[in-house]
Amino acid sequence: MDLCDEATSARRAATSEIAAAKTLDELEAARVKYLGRKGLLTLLLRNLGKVGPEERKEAGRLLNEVKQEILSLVAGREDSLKQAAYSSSLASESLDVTLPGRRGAIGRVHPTLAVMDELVDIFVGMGFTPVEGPEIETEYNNFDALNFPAGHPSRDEHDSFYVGEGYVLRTHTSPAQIRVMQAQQPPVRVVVPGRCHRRDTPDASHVVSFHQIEGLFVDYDVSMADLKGTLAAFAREFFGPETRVRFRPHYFPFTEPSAELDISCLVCGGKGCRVCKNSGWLEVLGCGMVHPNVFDHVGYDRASLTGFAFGMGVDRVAMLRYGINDMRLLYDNDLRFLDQF
Ligand code: 2U9
Repeated sequence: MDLCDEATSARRAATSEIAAAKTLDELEAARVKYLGRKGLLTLLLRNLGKVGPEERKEAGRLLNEVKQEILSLVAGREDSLKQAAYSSSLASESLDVTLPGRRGAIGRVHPTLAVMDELVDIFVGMGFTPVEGPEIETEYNNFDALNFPAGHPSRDEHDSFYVGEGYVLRTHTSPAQIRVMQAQQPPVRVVVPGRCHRRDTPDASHVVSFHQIEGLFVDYDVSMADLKGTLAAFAREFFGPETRVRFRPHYFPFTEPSAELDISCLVCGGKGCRVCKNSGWLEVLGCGMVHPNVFDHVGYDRASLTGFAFGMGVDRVAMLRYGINDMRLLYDNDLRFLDQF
């Protein structure tokens, strides 16, 4: 077969192979097969030297014509393959804007922090200023300044997390109130929300890291009546206007006299039930008149100043509010539980 015939059959074969290429790779393979360094057409062109001038002229013209034709066929096929890939990706990526969007998981405020915010709002409404303090506290601010005697059990390694000499993870937010009194003169009226840590064995009513809110009101004529009035108003505001309260004598190193505040049971209204262990009352918080020894530690004049303080476990209040029977649920991060709030 002479060069011209070979060129013609190469043209026919290349034309059909290029047209049959379904992918860019197949097309590239066809291009290389005919136009590559060892391509059929390249070899034919190289053979031009071996034929006579007559045939070389015609064969040369035809071979270059076929080569150009194959080049443009390849370019054309490449465009249509790319166009097809583009439109199929468009089709596959087509966004049906009528389809409902995928609703992102909207989080919500954790029940403990929702209650914390509500408690802060109530006391801010009564003129208390919210302040925060560090979770790593000095042993002095957390215990000594609050009139805890040296051997007090809660100072024991078993009860508190010591972090280095003289530092402890605060066991209550009270040290923040000590810092406030060290930093300013009376009157002082603050509430301190925050996280506290006690080395406890976790159970239904104890977790190692929990949330508290404490309050302190110091001025020149603060009385137990102010304390009782303030906390009774708080209880009605938070638990409902029909809530009854009672103050039960108690003991804290940092207050004298001290009391615990109970509210009428939210479940039975005071008649007695499983939740209030048939007492009709639920314990909510502790409180008392600031112990004068505390004033000594912060350089306040115990002779002229008086103050009241209170403290409550916010997780416990959230459990009362939502009827939760195990405090650990608040820290298990189980969305099946948390999604209820
Ligand atoms: C200063 C002086 C006195 C804060 C108080 C309580 C009573 C109290 C407990 C509630 C639940 C701790 O988390 S709990 O177990 N706290 O009962 N706290 S009076 O007294 C203070 C605070 C600061 C300077």
